[in-house]
Amino acid sequence: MNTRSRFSSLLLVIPMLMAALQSECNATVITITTAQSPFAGSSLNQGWWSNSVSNTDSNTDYGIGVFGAADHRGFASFDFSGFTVNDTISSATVKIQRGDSAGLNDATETVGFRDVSTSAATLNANSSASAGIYSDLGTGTSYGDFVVPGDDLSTVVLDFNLSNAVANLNAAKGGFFSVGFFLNSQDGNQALFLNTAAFPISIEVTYTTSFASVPEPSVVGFLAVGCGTVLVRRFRRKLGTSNSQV
Ligand SMILES: [Ca+2]
Ligand SMILES: [Ca+2]
Ligand SMILES: [Ca+2]
Repeated sequence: MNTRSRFSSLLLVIPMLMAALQSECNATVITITTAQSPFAGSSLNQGWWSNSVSNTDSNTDYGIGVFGAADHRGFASFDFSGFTVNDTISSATVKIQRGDSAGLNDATETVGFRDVSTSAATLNANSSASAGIYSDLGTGTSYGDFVVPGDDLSTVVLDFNLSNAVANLNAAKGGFFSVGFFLNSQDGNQALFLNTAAFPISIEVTYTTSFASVPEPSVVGFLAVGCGTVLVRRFRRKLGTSNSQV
């Protein structure tokens, strides 16, 4: 290969390299479930809290609404330790299997999603009743209120695309992201998500990884300078060889 063709090859490689680097900026979707990194005492990072009825830490049922003569609010925590400062989360959808529904539900009910300020470790140690945690799960920043059928097949998985959660999703990178949910249409002995202990809740997260996280710009510059130096040396060597042959 002569010097000109080597240079032509380099000209072809540079756009391909840039295209490869650019692809790192495309959005990626990852699914994280409550089965990942479970806190001690339970197999899934999910459950419910009541302000008057005690729960047990090992119970992973996430029923919400009135049953057992008390209102219940649900929670789920997801391990976000895989995200770094170079990742930017743009959206997230929580996926919840319905399980059973109370017989007194209306034709439609509304499920509200709210921020959680209780730490994930405290939240998942759900071995008692707590007015404070119960309140946290149903108040604060709203991630949306979603109207769902009051009854449906227990196997149906409902998608809840969280709105207004981007700041908190990104703030949770490197730790846990928790979300609270409750029956925001409570007017009687109504409840959703009953008998759900065996169903892990999941979250589908869309994010991009910043350009700088792949090769540092200084490395790219260094490589470019290095390639140029090699080409110049080869060109000079080529000239030297040609001259000596004359
Ligand atoms: Ca627990
Ligand atoms: Ca809250
Ligand atoms: Ca209702």
